[in-house]
Amino acid sequence: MGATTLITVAPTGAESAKADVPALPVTLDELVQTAKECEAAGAAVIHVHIRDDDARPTLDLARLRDTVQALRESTGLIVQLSTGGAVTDPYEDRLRVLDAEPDGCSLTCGTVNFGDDVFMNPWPFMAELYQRTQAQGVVPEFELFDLGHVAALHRLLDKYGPPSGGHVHCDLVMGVPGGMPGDARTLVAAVQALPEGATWSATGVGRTSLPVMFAALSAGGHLRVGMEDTLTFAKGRPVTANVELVQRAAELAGLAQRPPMSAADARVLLGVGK
Ligand code: KMH
Ligand code: ZN
Repeated sequence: MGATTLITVAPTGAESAKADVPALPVTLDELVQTAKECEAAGAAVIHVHIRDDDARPTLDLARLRDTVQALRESTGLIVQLSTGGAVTDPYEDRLRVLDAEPDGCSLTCGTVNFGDDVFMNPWPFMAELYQRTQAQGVVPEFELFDLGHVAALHRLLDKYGPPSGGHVHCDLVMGVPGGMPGDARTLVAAVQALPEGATWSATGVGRTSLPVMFAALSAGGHLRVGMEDTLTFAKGRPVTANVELVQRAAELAGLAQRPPMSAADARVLLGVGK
């Protein structure tokens, strides 16, 4: 079989309000429906943020458990819970996310300015979260918002050893105001600095979505797309559903001769269930 592209969908995030973005999936039913559509369109992983009954971001454990279970029952997607949450979420709540027993979780490798806010990931928190992923058998995806985060990832691996699943997979989150820019030369610089043998995806926030997608495909990387990162499909044309972004990513991956990877193959690559 030829090379394939792992597509992750990040459908909701913690930053956009349902009132401003009616197409954002915020209820469990909306999330499950979105997940099914995106799986059919070529996604293999779903990066999950959930909302409460008022559509506000929450890390409520019971709700997270229900979400993991519902996504498992309805799809074959790898369920990756966000441990980033919203910028206001306390560290303890973010650590407790692992108790919902997802397949995987995000693990951001350092603090970063985040628009007008600060997304806090100091070393002691990162180190604690990483050791808990190892103890609880949750496969981490290392979120890299800045080049310095790559150095912190090396430090984490040197100090605590390999991740659960045995494989290092990273996601370059580019174009956040305050993080690394979403352009090809920065992407190449980050990729060159990754640990030997690591795989990676990239996502470009906002208007950097397409340039980062083209750069990632050119450089042999995988893709993350979704309304967490991008609300505009093209200039003046809002995204109407997450599946549009997955379909476009799948088409571009096909054109690049690396069609979407199945969820089963993604499990093998990432070491999920190992
Ligand atoms: N919502 C951002 C503050 C993650 O999911 O791990 C953090 C974020 C990263 O989305
Ligand atoms: Zn996220």
